[in-house]
Amino acid sequence: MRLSNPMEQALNEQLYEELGSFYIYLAMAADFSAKQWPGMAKWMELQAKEELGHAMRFYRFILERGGQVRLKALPQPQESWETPLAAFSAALAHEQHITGRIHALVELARQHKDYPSEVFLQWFVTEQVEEEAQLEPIIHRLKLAGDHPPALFILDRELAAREEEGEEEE
Ligand code: OFO
Repeated sequence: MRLSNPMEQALNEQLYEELGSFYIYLAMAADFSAKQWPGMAKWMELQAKEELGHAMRFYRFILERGGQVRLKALPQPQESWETPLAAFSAALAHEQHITGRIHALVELARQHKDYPSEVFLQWFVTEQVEEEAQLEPIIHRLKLAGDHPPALFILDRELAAREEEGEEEE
């Protein structure tokens, strides 16, 4: 079943969003690195890498369904965040935005009776729950740490322990 035009367009839009997520988190990683927070920088680098994995899932799915991949220019991301809390809070707000987009895509797939797309999108519905859930405790702890450097150093060291996930868990 070839992709319908509206579905093809919406999936391309999401491919663009996922590449945009990659870009935002890479910018956060670079900012953390410049500000000597190596653990947070590593965490965000891995996050960026996961986003590239998300983008590639959309890329491959569009092609598999006989659609055309259309790449657009990405907006330049913000370069600097006032505090780690500001960056992680922006990341959560971004993920909430992405969750809304994924849900709208599922709705569109249903409207078009595009069951393969609906099944494909289920992975992202679950992934978005995880994406938001992993950010919330970090934000909570950053709020508790406030401007207290020792607490921030401990948190930075803990975030350095994030492991790269396998292809299936991206
Ligand atoms: Fe962060 O989950 Fe994709 O965009």
